Amino acid sequence: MMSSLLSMKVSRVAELEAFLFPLVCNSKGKRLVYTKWTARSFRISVNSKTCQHVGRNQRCQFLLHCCLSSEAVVNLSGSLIPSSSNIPPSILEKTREKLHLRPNHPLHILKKMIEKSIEDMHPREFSFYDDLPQLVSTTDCFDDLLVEWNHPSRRYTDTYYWDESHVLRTHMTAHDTTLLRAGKKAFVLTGDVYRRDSIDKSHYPVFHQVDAVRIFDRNTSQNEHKLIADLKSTLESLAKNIFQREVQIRWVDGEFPFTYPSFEMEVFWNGNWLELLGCGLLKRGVLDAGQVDKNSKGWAFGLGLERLAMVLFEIPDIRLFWSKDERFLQQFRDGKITKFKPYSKYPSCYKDITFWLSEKFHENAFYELVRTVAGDTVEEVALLDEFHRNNKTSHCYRIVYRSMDRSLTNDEVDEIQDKIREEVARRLEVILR
Ligand code: FA5
Ligand code: MG
Repeated sequence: MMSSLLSMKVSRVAELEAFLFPLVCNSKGKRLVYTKWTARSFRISVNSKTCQHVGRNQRCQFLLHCCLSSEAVVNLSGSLIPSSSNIPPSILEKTREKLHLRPNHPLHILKKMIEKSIEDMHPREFSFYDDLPQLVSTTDCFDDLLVEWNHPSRRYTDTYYWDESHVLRTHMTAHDTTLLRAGKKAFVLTGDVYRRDSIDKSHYPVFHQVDAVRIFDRNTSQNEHKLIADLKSTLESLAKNIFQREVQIRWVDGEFPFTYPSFEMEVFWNGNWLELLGCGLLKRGVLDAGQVDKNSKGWAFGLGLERLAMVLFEIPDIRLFWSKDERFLQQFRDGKITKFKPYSKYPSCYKDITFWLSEKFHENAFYELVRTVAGDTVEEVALLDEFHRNNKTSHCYRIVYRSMDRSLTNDEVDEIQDKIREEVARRLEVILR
């Protein structure tokens, strides 16, 4: 059981629902239970999905208790507190989408193929999970996986913190020790993961991963070479099944806090080596956190679905996965890998923004602000120029706008750009030039 605190603005019941539902429920909609928290709080309905009696106060503080079973108890109080979370609404909205569960979506097609391939190789051995809660504790995401206290992935600028001890999972590996403690010995996990990051055609703050773990009994575990061979042959067969023809694969040494030795698998594709996944033998410290028998050992891997899907379906821009355009969605069918047929591209335009940096400025925070204001109309943000004067630093960024779904008007883009300028100055305290 874990609990967390978050303050956020709630102006409508629907918003409250939209916000909480994906974080604490599974997609089958196991019910939420809302209860009264303090004398000043509001009773929200129990049982059904519609809430009642939300009070006048528009800022509410939530106390969330959630556990792996996706059952949740939500308490709501009316007190006004400053938000300690760095998760913007645009990212919270994404937690509802669960693209990997949508029939006929490329990410779903690929997920199914990977699951089937693993099931065929090792019949009835693996359990499959694709709907675990996105909100995890920092213990699950970092500590239990031996991620050092000063590792970049723990930074506020790189990760979406709900509060100081809970984050939107940055990788699916975050669930491993919980499942191991529950006695699971072999499992495959698919889900959406969250990282504060730059903006371009292959980077998006939300993407999807498939992770797997296989634990071996004490007899097999005696021989590490055997475990590594099993890991590599499982992944090589997986790659062969997915690419549906002989592919050139190479192994390079990798480095992860939670595995040793660690490897990365690359595939030769269209003239380039492409990093598909990271893997390795789980370190003893991780197995201990998972309460795995002292004599047992096991392997784990984590694979990025978008990268693989972009290659297989020839999808040129990572934003397309989020498109609601029928011209995109209608192209794909479960069970089949088909090449994406580009429909006419809408024209792009760009606007530059220049400012003096402040103490509050961080590049990822800037990218995220742009994304929050402009949504998916922004294709790329690039640093054009940097210069220094009198101990001050100035940055100039080019923001490229292009919608996947329609033509943007000049006025519309100007309005977005003005809003970005305003928000960047206000929130990051930069001086616009
Ligand atoms: C991890 O996330 C590890 N948890 C993987 C792992 C699991 C290693 C178990 C060992 C054992 P990494 O950050 O490299 O590692 O991400 C894994 C894969 O996700 C990458 O190989 C890549 O395919 C994909 N990926 C990573 N960052 C992005 C991104 N910004 N956009 C799209 N795909 C990404
Ligand atoms: Mg990597």
